Amino acid sequence: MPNLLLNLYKKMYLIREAEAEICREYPKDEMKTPMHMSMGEEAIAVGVLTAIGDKAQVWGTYRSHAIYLARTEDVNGFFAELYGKVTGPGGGKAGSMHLANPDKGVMMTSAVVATSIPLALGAAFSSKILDDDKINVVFFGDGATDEGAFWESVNMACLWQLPVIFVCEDNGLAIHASTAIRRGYKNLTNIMRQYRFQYIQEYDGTDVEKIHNITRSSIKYLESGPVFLSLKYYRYLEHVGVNEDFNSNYRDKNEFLEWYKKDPIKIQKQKLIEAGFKKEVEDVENEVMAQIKTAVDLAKAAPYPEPEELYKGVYDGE
Ligand SMILES: Cc1ncc(C[n+]2csc(CCOP(=O)(O)OP(=O)(O)O)c2C)c(N)n1
Repeated sequence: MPNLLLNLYKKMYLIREAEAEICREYPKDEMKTPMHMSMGEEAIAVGVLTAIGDKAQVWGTYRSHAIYLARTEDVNGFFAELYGKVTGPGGGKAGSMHLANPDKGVMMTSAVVATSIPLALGAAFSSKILDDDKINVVFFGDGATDEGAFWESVNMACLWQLPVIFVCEDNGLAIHASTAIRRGYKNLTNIMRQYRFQYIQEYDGTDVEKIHNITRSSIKYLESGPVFLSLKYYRYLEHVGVNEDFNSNYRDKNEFLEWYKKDPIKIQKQKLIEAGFKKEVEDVENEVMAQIKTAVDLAKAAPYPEPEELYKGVYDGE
């Protein structure tokens, strides 16, 4: 068990510190990609994806950093892609919003809200027919539930009883608009209960172990059909960019301070230290910081793609 708890901590620490490095480096304007930061949601990606393990095929959104690092731990590829270099998993053409690495289980991420959900369904349909052992899991924000593609996907997944895990990363906001002003209903999970999901969980918290356990319990239900997890978190930074935005008049810093009391990384570190793993925590933190430094150095030294790469890997209609 301590190995699992330490592993959960290590991945969350990696995501948080990789993003802290982005915050320091981004103002130099060497990373020419819009950044949608994951700070605050680390426990969701790490808890869900560690529970599923190597079988996970991940589908996500432009807020991709946490799911990419949690699934692949490919720090070198991650930074190379953000710096637009050929050594990135997208050859430097994908950037932050379209990070993907199908060989390592991240199938696609997209800037277009809700578009990855029907694709995850298609993959789950294929897994069902082929009877392979892949587990398709799709991450989306609460804003995606304002899209028809979400409702059609829920409908079809339940009608065809497809083995897919829906994970709503619910931060209560679509850009600056709160769910309260966007929706005619109050609670998404209550609506989902009207569909034929095999397992539904709503969890208002940031405890990575709990999210891990919820996900582990859900996996056996996939034999009979889809699973829906609604996991709430607080987005620490602005919608797009690397800064705080508490002076933008759509939210209050006190809300952040309340959530920060149960910051996923802080509480997991506390638990490990109380359990007597102070030295192991320090070793993990040093290892992660060294990994990030190497990755940034390698990314900066790597070449940009050649201009003709622009025309490769692009749908040309033929
Ligand atoms: C189809 C589509 N409509 C609108 C947008 C503009 N847009 C970009 S992000 C966003 C908010 C999405 O919020 P949510 O799904 O909750 O994700 P979060 O940013 O909170 O992670 C919107 C409406 C878009 N990218 N795609």
